[in-house]
Amino acid sequence: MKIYLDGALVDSAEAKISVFDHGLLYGDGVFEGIRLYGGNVFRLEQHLERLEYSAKAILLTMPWSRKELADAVCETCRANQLKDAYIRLVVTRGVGDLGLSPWLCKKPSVFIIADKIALYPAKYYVEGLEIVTVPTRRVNPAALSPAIKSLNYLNNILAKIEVKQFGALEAIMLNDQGFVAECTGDNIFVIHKGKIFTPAAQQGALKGITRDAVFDLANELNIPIEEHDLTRYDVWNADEVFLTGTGAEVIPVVKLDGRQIGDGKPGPIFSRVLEAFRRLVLVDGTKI
Ligand code: PXG
Repeated sequence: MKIYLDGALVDSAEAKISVFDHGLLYGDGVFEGIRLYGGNVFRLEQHLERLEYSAKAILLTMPWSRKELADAVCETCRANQLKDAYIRLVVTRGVGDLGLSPWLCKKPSVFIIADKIALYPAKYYVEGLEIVTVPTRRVNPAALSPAIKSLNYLNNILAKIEVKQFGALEAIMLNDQGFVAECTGDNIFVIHKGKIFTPAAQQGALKGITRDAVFDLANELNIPIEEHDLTRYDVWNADEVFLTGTGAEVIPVVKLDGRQIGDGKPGPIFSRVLEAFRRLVLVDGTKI
């Protein structure tokens, strides 16, 4: 496997990062998870824009243009002869000393891994997921904006550990006020009486690229969609629920905290959105 590392493609065995890199020492860096579908990098421009916004939010100046990063992503996919893949684009603060000070790191490090995708098993797209609510709350936006896709994922990892302890595959994370924020690696959508609702970014959700695509698709399909504050009660009493993410795509949820959602089967609005999404991913993006 070839990895793109600081401007060159190297063998995976040679793709090494210094122990003094602040991405490792402090989680000081940003990243994107991107999908390649049939030789098409899905919404690459939007991913690179979000990466730029994340970098700006942490005052990390990237020495590469959007075009250079886009070319590097495509080159990494071509070098590995991939047509369908999961792409991880990571930018760290770079090598510094043992102090926190980011300004002592002279140059950010960049690397790109393009590999096979580990998806939820196919049966969950047909039968739906049973999810739970975990005790770990989403980090308060006043402490660290959840809109920044940073290398600090401990908040989500702690939640993910709880998900496993409950024997589930995914879970809702509430914000510190008890409103639904999102899941550990997915955004959440609730359907009630024909309308789709999802929490706003201010409630602690990442502005997901798949989430954005669902807004576009719902508008195309003439299904009303809006951001709305949601509680667990709203999710328990929804007609349909689904999650979105680069890894999960659009996946139905049929149970939350032991309460059956709707009739306990993936619903018609979910099915229309999923079908439209599967068409979209093949055309909306950048050919490698
Ligand atoms: N919320 C969080 C906290 C995420 O990490 C999403 C929502 C969905 O955003 P996108 O832009 O992907 O629609 C994410 C994305 C993984 C993995 O390896 C996680 C994500 C994406 C891809 C892979 O678990 N999270």
